[in-house]
Amino acid sequence: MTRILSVDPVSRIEGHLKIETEIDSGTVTRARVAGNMYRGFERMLLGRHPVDSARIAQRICGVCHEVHGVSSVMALEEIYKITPPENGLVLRDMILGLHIITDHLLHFYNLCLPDYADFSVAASYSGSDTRLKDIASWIRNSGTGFIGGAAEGDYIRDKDAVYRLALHYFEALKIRSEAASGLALLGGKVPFIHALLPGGITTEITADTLMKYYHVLEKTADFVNNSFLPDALEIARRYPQYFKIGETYNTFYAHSSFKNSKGANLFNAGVIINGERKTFDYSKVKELLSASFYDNSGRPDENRQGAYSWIKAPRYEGFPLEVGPVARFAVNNDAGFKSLLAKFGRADITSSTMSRILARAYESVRLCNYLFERSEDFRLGEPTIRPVDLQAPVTGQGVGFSVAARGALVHHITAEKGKVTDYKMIVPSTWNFGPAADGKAGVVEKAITGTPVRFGGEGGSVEVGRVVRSFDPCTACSVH
Ligand code: NFE
Repeated sequence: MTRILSVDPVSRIEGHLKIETEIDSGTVTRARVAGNMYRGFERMLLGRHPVDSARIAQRICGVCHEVHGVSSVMALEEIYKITPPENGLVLRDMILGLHIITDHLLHFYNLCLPDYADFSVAASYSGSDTRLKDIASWIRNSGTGFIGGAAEGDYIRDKDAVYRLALHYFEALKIRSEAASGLALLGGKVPFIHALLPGGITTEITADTLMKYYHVLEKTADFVNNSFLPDALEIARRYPQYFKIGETYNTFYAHSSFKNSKGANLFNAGVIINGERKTFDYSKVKELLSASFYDNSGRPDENRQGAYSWIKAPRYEGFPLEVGPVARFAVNNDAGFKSLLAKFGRADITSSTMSRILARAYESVRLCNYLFERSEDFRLGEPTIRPVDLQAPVTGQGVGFSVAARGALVHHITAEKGKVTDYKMIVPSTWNFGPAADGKAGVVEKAITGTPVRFGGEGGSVEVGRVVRSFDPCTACSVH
């Protein structure tokens, strides 16, 4: 008999997401993923001066603000026909890279880990570690909610492992907060940095600023190398079955990003379809609307026949593509990530719940290494910005192909005489969480289908939750 299980909203994510599944003989046979909110930033920006967009677009999201600012200024720089001085590019990388690491930390420890560890075990801690005593009393006093009450399921329950993960859960919050202060030094403030303009970064950078950033980066790297990666590897060792659960079409897409002073990218751009690596061609990207609450001109239409999501359905030559760290490594056929997967008997970089979790941890290691090197490129006393006339009545088009924690990001601005006439964003979570179109399920819909369902109740399946959260959902971004 077919059982319908609907989870609305999905917890521990950004935004409002609904997952509907049909379950037959303990396996998901069909899934629908619906974004249940509308943001309207593309419309909000119409008629404004294009430079405003770098400030306003950061407000799309509560977790990945900086990335929208960067993509937006990259588009503006095409319109203004300028490139920032090297120092501006270095600072931009230092902001973007550290931000992405903190975003991955938030995801792993605070959003995803409660899917695996039963933190209620830590409530019975009776040893002498004051940090664990605090955590125990906090969990006891917090009632059933938040991280304190895993239901039935195959959770990690051995005490030593839970204690260690619980400590890291809270340490990750501290690291994230310290890293945010490092980002604020460079960006003026966080969230929503305002030193970011077309042409570079306005912040005055001193030796003291660089030292403080370096200090924060060292602490972050220490945590990433000694806690994040080992913890992610431990989850992978304990749950190897998740290398076979949550597989998408294995079609991937990534932008180039983090170019060093010698012109080499940490990640190159590309697309993989049917196992074949191709050059990314923006003209092949289309957002389909047949299952989304928009009319054919892209205006909101909550009555559209057949629609079930506020997220659009991006397609590349008709294919849904997975984006994110696994896509970046797959497109680059990354040797380091391949050898990490090889420890688990995986011969190649393929899509799965666990490869997504490992990819974030490993990408954080790589980003830390990159940032140590990249920050050495900063030249004290040299300009960080090539200023432009921020009120100029500019006309033109610009596309910012940038990168976010969750994948490839595009901001496409059209301006006429100093006013935005069209603003289009194609956002990572839109690729992953978009609905079906032309008979093809969306990326996450495909990933959920086939998931074995053993644990959980009306609140949702434990296994489906793991698959969905492995994508680090952001509905705020996906509907923008
Ligand atoms: Ni709101 Fe975002 C990231 C962007 S996801 S989190 O990373 O862009 O689409």
